[in-house]
Amino acid sequence: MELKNKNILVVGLAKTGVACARYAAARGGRVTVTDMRNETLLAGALAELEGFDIIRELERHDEATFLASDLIVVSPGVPMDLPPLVAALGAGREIVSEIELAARGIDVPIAAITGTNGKTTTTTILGEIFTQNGYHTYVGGNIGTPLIDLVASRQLVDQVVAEISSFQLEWITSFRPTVAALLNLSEDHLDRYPDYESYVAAKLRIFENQTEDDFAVVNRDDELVWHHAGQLRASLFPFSRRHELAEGIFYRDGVITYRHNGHEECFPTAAIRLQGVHNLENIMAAVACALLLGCRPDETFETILCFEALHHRMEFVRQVNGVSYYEDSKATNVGSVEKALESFTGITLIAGGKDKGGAYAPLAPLVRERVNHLVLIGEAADRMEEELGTLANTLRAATMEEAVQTAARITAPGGTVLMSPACSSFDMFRDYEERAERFIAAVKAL
Ligand code: UMA
Ligand code: ADP
Repeated sequence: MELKNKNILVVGLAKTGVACARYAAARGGRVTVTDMRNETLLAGALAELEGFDIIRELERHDEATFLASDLIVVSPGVPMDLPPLVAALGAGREIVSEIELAARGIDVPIAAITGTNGKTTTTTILGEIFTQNGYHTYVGGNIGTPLIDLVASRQLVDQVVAEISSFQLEWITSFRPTVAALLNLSEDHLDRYPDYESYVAAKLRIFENQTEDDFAVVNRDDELVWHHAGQLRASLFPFSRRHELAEGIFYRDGVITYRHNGHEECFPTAAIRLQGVHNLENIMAAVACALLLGCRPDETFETILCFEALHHRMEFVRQVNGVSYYEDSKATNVGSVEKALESFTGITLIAGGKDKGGAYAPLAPLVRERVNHLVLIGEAADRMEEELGTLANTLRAATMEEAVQTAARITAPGGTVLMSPACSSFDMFRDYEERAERFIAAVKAL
């Protein structure tokens, strides 16, 4: 895409904004960056722009600058209804997300993975399968490495695997993955979207520009996903743990079977290290994407066998006085906590954090059945107590350390202490990784 001498505005100056500003400036664009934070808070980002001729508008978003731009690149963390963006859209300015800008410069197949949960795990598995198959592979997107970095570096790759969030899909126009996977849908990010339907609509945009030459890998067992799958233009390639499929990938009696155009491959699952039925779904989705994009079954299966769980997703920490401690800091919504609760009994659940606006009540049946004690932290504690507090012995803690000590005191030997928060971490921690580290340190200190 021609950027030379164009007025380009980059909105938001964190990882995405820095990468986009550098890319656009290196291609001769007249770049302005704008961010609501101040120079001190943005010091790290600003240092990365040194040496580039870039105008800064900090601690404000000037509508006039938006209106004077030829192209506006929006960071995922910036909401769509930001008034100057709305004004710019009304005035016919071109507005894109970073993945849209990046995809215009990528000419190899893109496998894009979205869904409420399992994106990072599936994206990582798929990246490893491609690598094991000998492809030069770029893994990026919401997983933490902006896709634009690939285009900026002019690296030659054979395959791109992109973890895609709903936020990144908000400003796409032509983004068209060769294979797009939708793993599941459940309530999340209701602090950003007016309602669940808007969140789902944003997710479904991953399929928007696909044609019948592309594939949509969809969860046959997720009612909402399957409902929407009926309206897609792409060739459907479902995955299922419950249904045998003539075309698609399914699990039955310890075997994953892949069927495509009358061809069949079988993978026994007994020796797979990655545990949990949800991970079986992630594996099926990754294998489907890989085989549809030309990977060899033997190398694919070898990767699956060796793949270990990623950190902070239902990770065992240690056992103390007969109690097992698990850390699931990446469980930032109700759907992921459900999977964690399904995996244990006799649970003391440490939950809470920054409230994302969804309901906690869907957890009620599992809390009633499997949770003895609920230790609540963070801003969401009041609402969680209202919706779940009568179903288990419920206590409060002011810090993660206090939560762990309380849990240790009240959990009987044989029980499980599970930190699976159902919330994001930003009220008390820098991010979910810091939350995890604080939990692990507190458990180690017991
Ligand atoms: N800002 C404004 N005005 C606003 C709102 C924000 O100026 O109205 C500024 C903030 O002050 C800040 C910047 O915008 O400086 C934040 O940008 P950002 O949140 O987009 O941060 P990045 O570092 O660019 O990270 C983004 C993704 N962040 C979000 O979606 C919130 C990262 O996903 C992603 O890894 C990264 O791009 C690279 O692609 C994170 C995430 O939490 C991990 N994603 C959500 C999730 O997984 O649930 C979707
Ligand atoms: P994402 O990138 O979508 O947040 P992760 O792979 O990082 O997904 O996992 C986030 C949380 O969701 C973890 O708690 C993990 O145990 C849980 N999880 C992973 N895969 C699934 C799935 N397919 N369905 C529901 N929960 C899942």
